Amino acid sequence: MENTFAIIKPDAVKAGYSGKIIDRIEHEGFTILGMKKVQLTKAQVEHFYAIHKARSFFGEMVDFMLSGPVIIMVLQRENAIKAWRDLMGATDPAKAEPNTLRKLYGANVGSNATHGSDAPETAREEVAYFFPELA
Ligand code: IDP
Ligand code: MG
Repeated sequence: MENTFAIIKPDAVKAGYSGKIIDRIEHEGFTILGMKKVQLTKAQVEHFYAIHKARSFFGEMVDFMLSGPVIIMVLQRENAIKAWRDLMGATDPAKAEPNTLRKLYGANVGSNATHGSDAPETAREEVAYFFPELA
């Protein structure tokens, strides 16, 4: 069993897609170990996306992540990190496979509905930062 960190981003929460996304998570065999609906702070978002600080869209991305509440989760499954990234689909919804969450619920590369950890180390860090009780 493996754990990963997931976010339902402000666009999807605002549009009322949280329930559909959570339904899909359970249907695809993940166990939700932790889940909170929170308004992130600027400090949290800047820390979380620090790796992207040099990218031209960093400020825009931070503003987007602060634009409303998000749902943060720890998901458990066999191969959870890859399974969750496969379920989300490509970063750009236009390039995502049919029936993936970003294809179904994302609007564009900035507003792409969900986040998922990309590797075991980032999954551990992200879980520890947002859910220290589950780390
Ligand atoms: P990922 O979320 O699929 O892991 P990353 O390359 O790690 O993709 O980028 C982090 C987030 O930054 C993306 O989910 C997306 O919301 C945002 N992003 C990536 N590229 C762009 C861009 O060109 N313009 C605006 N936002 C972007
Ligand atoms: Mg990433």
